[in-house]
Amino acid sequence: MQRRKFVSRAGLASLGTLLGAEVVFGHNLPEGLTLLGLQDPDLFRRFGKDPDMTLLNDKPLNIEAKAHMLDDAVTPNRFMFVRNNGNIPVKADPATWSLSFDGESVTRPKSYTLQELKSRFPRHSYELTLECGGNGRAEFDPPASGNQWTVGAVSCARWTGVRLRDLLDDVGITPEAVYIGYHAADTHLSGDPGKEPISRGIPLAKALQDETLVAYQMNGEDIPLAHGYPLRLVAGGWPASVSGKWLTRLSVRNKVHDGEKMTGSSYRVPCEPVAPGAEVADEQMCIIESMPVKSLLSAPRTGAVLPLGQPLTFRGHAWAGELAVSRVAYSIDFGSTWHSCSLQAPANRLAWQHFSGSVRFPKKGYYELWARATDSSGTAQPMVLPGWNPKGYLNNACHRIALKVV
Ligand SMILES: Nc1nc2c(c(=O)[nH]1)N[C@H]1C(S)=C(S)[C@@H](COP(=O)(O)O)O[C@H]1N2
Ligand SMILES: [Mo]
Repeated sequence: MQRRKFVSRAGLASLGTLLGAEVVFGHNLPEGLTLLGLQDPDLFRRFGKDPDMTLLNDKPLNIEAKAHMLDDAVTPNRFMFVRNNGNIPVKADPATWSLSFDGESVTRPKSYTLQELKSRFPRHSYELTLECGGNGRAEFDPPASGNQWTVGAVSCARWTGVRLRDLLDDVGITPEAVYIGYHAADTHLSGDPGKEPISRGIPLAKALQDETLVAYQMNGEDIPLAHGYPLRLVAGGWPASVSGKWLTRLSVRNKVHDGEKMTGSSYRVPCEPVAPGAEVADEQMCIIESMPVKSLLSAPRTGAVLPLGQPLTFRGHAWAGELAVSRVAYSIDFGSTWHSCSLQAPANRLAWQHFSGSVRFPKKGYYELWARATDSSGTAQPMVLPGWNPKGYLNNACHRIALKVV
């Protein structure tokens, strides 16, 4: 018969520290049993999320915002979507955290403490749009597996940290360097320490942009745990999966990074359009880079009721990956006629842009307000679902809200 194992004295001491109280009969605690006091019953409260956000999955944790929650110019933590592929690291100790550089194409493999990053390199801040490549997946038909994001897997927070370029200058890269791959401290759902939940990255040209940060702050404070505390790669305008949270290591690669979720159908779409439901061979799939033009109506919230004769003022945000948004138009007659919204310049490159407008309705009844953005190259959002792809990425169809005039 196998003897029951008990939590060690040292293990008990650290459990006591986490709980803030001694585990009195701890010597009887079987190994592998999680104390209830350490299981937070309310994930939303634990991560500072608004209770009205939508939980898509708790293992791994995936939470999205509703459109009207994204009304702030700069997204606060409580309305920021969470997309995890694995388990959030349990120990994220800033005192011992370090970021190391390795890979085939690094000249001087090095490691920096958090303190060194903060004190040795200039600090920069940018507002950066991060949208999950799968935002809008719920609309695909035939359906695509994965989190059924509707419209709320997008954010634009203010990120502060050091430029990745400054770090690459410091470690030195060889002429063969083409890609930067990230590695992080989150753990695989299987519990296998040899597996990474995700390890993606960016081509060198993206890594060298001014706005590509190794960030240690979000909205002027330490990065919240769910969003990568204490250190995160942030590359705005690209699928947010390239912005590695809980960053511990960057590999300077001499080829396209081949980490977890860089291959197969992960974050890749058919290089050429395919028929809905088609099977697509690996070689026909291309990595998603800059995200397509898109917009979101954040006020009023869908379902608003207003009296006849009162003009409706509305607003939202628009973004276009690496490009700027040049125009946002709205329609109240199901896309038959379009009118221009007023559109602000972005706070900086790769930040979303705010738009607003005012509209009068001709008579009582049901209406839909549609918004449609056009990027600086002249490409507009499709009114309905764009190209089908196996994993349901890049749905940038126009956002609509329902209204009633009474
Ligand atoms: N280490 C790590 N980084 C990660 C992920 C992850 O699971 N682990 N998820 C990625 C994906 S798919 C997205 S969409 C964004 C989500 O960022 P957020 O949770 O801060 O909104 O983080 C990216 N970075
Ligand atoms: Mo994502």
